[in-house]
Amino acid sequence: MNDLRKAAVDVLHRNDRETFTAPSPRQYPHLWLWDAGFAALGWAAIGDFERAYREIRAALRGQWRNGMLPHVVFYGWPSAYFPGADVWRSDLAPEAPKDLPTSGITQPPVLAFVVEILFRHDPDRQRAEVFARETFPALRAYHRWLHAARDPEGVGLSCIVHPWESGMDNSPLWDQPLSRVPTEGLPPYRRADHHWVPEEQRPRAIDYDRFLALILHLRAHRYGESGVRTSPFRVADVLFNALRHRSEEALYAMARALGEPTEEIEGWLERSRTAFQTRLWDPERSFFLDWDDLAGERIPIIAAGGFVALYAGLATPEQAREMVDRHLRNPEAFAPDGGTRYFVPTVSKGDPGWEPRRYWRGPVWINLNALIAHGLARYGFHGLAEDIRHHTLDLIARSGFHEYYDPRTGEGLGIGDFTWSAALLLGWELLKVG
Ligand code: 9WN
Repeated sequence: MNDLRKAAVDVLHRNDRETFTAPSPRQYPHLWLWDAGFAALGWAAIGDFERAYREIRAALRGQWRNGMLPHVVFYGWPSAYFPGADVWRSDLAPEAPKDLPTSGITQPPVLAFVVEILFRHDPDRQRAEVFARETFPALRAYHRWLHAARDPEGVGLSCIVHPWESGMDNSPLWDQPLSRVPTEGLPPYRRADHHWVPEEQRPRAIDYDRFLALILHLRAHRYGESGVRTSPFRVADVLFNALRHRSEEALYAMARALGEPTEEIEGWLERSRTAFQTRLWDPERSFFLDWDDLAGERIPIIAAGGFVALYAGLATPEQAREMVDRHLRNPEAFAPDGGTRYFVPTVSKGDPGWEPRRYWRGPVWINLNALIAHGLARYGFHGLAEDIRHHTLDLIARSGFHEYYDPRTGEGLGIGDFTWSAALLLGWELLKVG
């Protein structure tokens, strides 16, 4: 094992809280949904499938009776994290677990495809099957919720009702839809995220006000249907729905292997394939764009999450070629030169909202790099996929396992010793499609 891999294993062990792996024990001391999926891949990559399964079980323990998987499960609460369980108050929701506080929103649905990867790679076939049979019903219930609660009209795309559900908290994608969120009468509060990370690398105060206002809106509706229906923020995000689709491909494969019915899942797959073409593909810009459900229009911002459509196989070969030529290989958009050295900045450099050091507004993130690289490989762009892998290794070798990186200099930003950066260095190959 080389030194980088050894260092990655050390990060996983240091962040291990036994029940779950903290994304960062200082900055994020609880369980986060998509982080748990990536952490499980890291544990599996070093052969510890039991530990990987424990991670998934810990995430599923937070499941609500309606199927929702919350984005935070507050193991280890109380802590200094804001907004904590006392703000979310999941106890107000009749569907929430009684004995374990959680948040009231979800996060990108990666868990089903992670479980399917674990199922395929576990050398102990009997253990793999027991685990797949145990988790399949919960994963299917989650996806049923993603359709019923977040796509009640059956368009084929699930809406998010909080930027945090996208995982890309303060992306310029949300600037316009967030501007409609009223913040009058917000109670005074103290952010905790500046303690370890400089303010210039975190979201602005106005964005935090809106994040909190949205939580209070959903909470006032006990996180039920009326809160979603009246939410001032409702977006069908490309990354979120691409990962949902990838997970449903995985659910389909698992259903086949376990002898479960497949018709329902096939219906989901068919509807999202169509919706990606009719609603999200923008022929003028040659890109998949987010859909602002309240304005009834696409959001004209080219963000790295769009490339994740390739990971889910949702682009035609021609669309993939256009996205690559016009955006990914373009130094004025995502490619190195034109001021940057590393793939893949979170937002096109041509976007006026691009900020190379601020959270999801420009820096490079390891999870997006991994998903984009494997998406490119799915479409045969092997050279580009390798370039992204090399850039990722360079970033980690240069700056360690940071939360994100400045694409101009490779400087590590955000919190250090970040779990998914370590886990995905180890588990990179596991994400390969097919
Ligand atoms: C809010 C844990 C999470 C990630 C998100 C990332 C950040 C939380 C925060 O940290 O979000 O959910 O407090 O900033 O944006 O993607 O899952 O690592």
